[in-house]
Amino acid sequence: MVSELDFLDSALAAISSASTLVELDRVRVHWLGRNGVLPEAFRELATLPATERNATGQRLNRARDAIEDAVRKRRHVLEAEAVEKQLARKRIDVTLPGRGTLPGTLHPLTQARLRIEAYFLGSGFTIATGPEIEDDFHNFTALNMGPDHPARAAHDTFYLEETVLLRTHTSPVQVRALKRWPPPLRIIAPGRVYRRDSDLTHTPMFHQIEGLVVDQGITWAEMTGVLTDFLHDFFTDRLNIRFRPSYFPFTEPSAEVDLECFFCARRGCRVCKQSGWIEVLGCGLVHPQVFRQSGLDPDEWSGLAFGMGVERLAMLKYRIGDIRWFYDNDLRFLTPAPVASGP
Ligand code: 2U9
Repeated sequence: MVSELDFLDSALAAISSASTLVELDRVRVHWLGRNGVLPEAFRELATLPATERNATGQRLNRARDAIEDAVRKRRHVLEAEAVEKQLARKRIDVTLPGRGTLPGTLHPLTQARLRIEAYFLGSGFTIATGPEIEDDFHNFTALNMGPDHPARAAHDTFYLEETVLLRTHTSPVQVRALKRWPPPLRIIAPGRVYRRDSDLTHTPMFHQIEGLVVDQGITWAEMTGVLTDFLHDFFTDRLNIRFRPSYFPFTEPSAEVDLECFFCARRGCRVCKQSGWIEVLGCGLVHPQVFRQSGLDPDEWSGLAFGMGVERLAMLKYRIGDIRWFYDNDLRFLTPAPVASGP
């Protein structure tokens, strides 16, 4: 084994002659690293006669402490030197103008959601929320989609377990509300929903806002009134609206709501697929079976329900050409000016 004095002297000499932090680190690794001189000497201890092992071990401990201490002190000196050198090299001209700050805005999806929420809050609705991981009952069965209902397939569901899934719509929030709070009820449920779908107008996660009004004597007229007023508020009241018969398992009768195409004034264009109309909402009167599944008597209660995709409404209002831009984190999306205002 190297004698302790040679050992320490040459280590300390190497440390004090290291002139850069990189060099110092190389010296440290040579002496203290896993395969360095010191750990090697510690391993050799086992080969010494028992009578020498104790004293040699103690000397080695002292040597290691001294080397570690020297490395620490040398590092402080070299770091201070490096800072000094950098300060001498880099002079800051404090008279130069600053870089300025970029003004930001809320994300267009947030703007659209807040605008929609504000309308419904102003009309006496309250906001309800619920879990994004749902069970089969609340997402499908309670909404009149029994185990073999073909509409389940249309939802392209992400299953986590056999009966556990990522909700495909926010409707389970209303189901839970129906079970929890006795009617009359007037709620909207905004939130993320998930479907196995991805192209120019679909992403696997998107945002919905659904609404539910339950009371006695709710009529189709009340529903068209609420939704017409909402669309006139969100877009502009200069636009015509039409209710087109449709089908959803949870409402009967059901309709989809179209807005007069404000890109082409109904002359026909790419956005409205030459039809002159743009689909913006779905709605209907709550199906009796949905009331029964939540323990309510459909002869006593009636309800209206509606659903909309926030991305879709924001794309139309702010004229955004590709749904994926919402999630690209491009800062141009968050600067106030370029986003066009609504029609
Ligand atoms: C309960 C009872 C009824 C929710 C409804 C729609 C119509 C609808 C789509 C619009 C575009 C989803 O984002 S989208 O793909 N939704 O058309 N949703 S009625 O009906 C309910 C919900 C819960 C208890």
